[in-house]
Amino acid sequence: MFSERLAEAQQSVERRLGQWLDDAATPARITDAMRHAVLGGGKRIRPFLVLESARLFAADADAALDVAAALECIHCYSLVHDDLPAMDNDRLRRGKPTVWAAYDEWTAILAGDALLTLAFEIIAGSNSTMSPAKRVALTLALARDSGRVGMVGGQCIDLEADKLGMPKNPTLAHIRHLQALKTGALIRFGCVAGAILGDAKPLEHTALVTYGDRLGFAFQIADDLLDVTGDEATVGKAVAKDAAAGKATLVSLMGIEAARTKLAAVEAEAVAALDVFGQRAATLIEAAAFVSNRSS
Ligand code: GRG
Repeated sequence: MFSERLAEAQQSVERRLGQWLDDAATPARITDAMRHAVLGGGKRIRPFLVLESARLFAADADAALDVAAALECIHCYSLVHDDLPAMDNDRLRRGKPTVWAAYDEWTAILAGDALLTLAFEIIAGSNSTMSPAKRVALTLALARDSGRVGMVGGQCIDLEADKLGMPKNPTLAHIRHLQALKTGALIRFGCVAGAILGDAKPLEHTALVTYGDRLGFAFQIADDLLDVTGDEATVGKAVAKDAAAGKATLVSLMGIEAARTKLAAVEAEAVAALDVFGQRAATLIEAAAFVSNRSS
């Protein structure tokens, strides 16, 4: 059930992204670099969360697909910029050369910028029946979760540690905070988007916020574990980077076994948050297991 739904989501999101990226007025170099960044790779877990959380309420699937595509554009822009020499300086992403390595830095910066702005163009310009009020609510939530109080804020706190050695001795709470912003906020948005699209009742909205928050945490613990236990060919990006850089992570502070135990507990919390939906949430329950046990 889950793997079929994920494969279906991957195909429909790929198609919709291809449509949005096909714009004759855009300089070919930017379109090519955007397509390199977005198409033909990635697990599409964030768009999948949009589609599945919207499905809980039988919300308009076409509108959900556009919001899913918009969220993936933001995610891909963040990867393109994160890989730049000024940030993480990575040459491998999704098993392919990163955009700056395949093109050059200025092209990667512009392609990232164009993906960020395309996300909001998609929400505002979607041909679906999405109401103006929902477009505004989604724009606000996505801007907050991807921006200074979300992903960009988390990236800044992370780079302060990497580049400036601040703070000197990061605590677990510090790492948890930065990860909740850097990685957690977009994953949570994926879940909250369905609540917005589906006119969720307050209790259902809160349940999806909690689920998204726990899922984001689980995702990050799994990511830190993969950096220690994964291999580059399977993960599709450089591994063992954190340890090589002497970077404090949940795994370096807690140890591998304690991190695995924490991961199981956080996954259980994510699943418990879905109680309010009963059997309707079966796929999202499986998604929590997928995120926790992933190998790439
Ligand atoms: C540049 C503002 C800005 C932010 C960058 C996302 C991010 C913030 C940095 C990426 C660094 C990183 C490896 C973070 C850990 C978690 C993460 C986002 C992994 C990549 O996401 P996946 O596994 O990737 O969903 P795919 O390729 O499957 O889409």
